[in-house]
Amino acid sequence: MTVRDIAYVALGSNLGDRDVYLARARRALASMPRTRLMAASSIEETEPFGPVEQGPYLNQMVALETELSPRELLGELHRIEQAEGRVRTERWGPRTLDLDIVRYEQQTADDADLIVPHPAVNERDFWRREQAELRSLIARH
Ligand code: A4P
Ligand code: MG
Repeated sequence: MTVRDIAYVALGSNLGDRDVYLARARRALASMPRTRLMAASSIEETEPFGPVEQGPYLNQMVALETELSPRELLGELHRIEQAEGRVRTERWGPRTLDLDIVRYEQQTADDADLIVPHPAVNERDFWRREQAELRSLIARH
């Protein structure tokens, strides 16, 4: 059975032309199979967190109406990260493009390589702001 659900995906970039990486990521997300881009939050510049010293990020979140399962979506996100030239040297470190599944409205996952909702779903202030913004954008439809 196919489930039509709403997935929230976080975008982050802190290397190179960050705005361009986000724009290309939005376009790639919108053209995934069985998926429609419902809404995009504003883009916010944020101070880097975590153990690695690195430059500020541009962060954004999108809401996607999708029939892709969490696992299928993760595969698409990895494909998009690679196609958009992500250079990953170390965990938590700087990257041209990072895509994370923040949560699904109706589905969860708890595997070694996929946890949904993302463990930091309520911890990052900018993720909370972006989720609130998306909720009100979606409610207006
Ligand atoms: N994985 C498990 N659950 C998920 C999920 N819900 N969504 C696995 C996406 N991936 C998930 O992630 C490593 C593996 O996590 C994936 O292969 C997948 O199987 P990754 O994106 O390849 O590596 P990473 O990003 O270095 O690690 P992680 O744990 O995702 O770190 P974060 O949380 O992405 O943190 N500062 C600011 N201001 N803004 C940021 O966006 N991001 C990071 C990275 C550090 N500092 C930052 C920001
Ligand atoms: Mg990540």
